[in-house]
Amino acid sequence: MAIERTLSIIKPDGVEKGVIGQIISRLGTVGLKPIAMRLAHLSRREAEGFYAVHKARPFFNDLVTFMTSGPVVLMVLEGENAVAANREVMGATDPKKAAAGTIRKDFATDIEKNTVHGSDSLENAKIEIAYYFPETAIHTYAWAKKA
Ligand code: IDP
Ligand code: MG
Repeated sequence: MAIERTLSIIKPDGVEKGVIGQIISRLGTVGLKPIAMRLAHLSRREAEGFYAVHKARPFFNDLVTFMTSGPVVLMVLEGENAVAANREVMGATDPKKAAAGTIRKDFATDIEKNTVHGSDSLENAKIEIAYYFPETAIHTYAWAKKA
């Protein structure tokens, strides 16, 4: 087991539904602690850059429109196996396929408006964290500090 960092986003539908607190609470139950956090209203350019890997997908434009439709909560989460732990508590991309008790099963509207983002690998987590947070804005806990 290793202490990792991952990027989490509470998407505009989650903020609009008023479930920021419930989502952060669920992340806490699996040992994921925010070590950086801010509310942001993404520009189209920021959202396009973040989702550049999906540029060729048919849903890309709608996804960017959705992600810029209102404020989001950007967070760096830290904890044991943070990348996989976050993906597990998030649930499948399509809430219809998400397991019981996951964030997407309980809060998502549909496959697009699915409430949360989570990095899908440690490598992408590093890239995504750096996209939104300078290292000086990240506040690691003493217990996780490396020698
Ligand atoms: P993930 O968020 O579970 O990692 P990805 O495949 O990386 O899923 O897709 C990124 C985001 O694009 C999804 O979270 C969702 O908001 C949106 N998305 C993915 N697939 C579809 C689709 O088939 N239709 C509409 N939007 C989609
Ligand atoms: Mg993804």
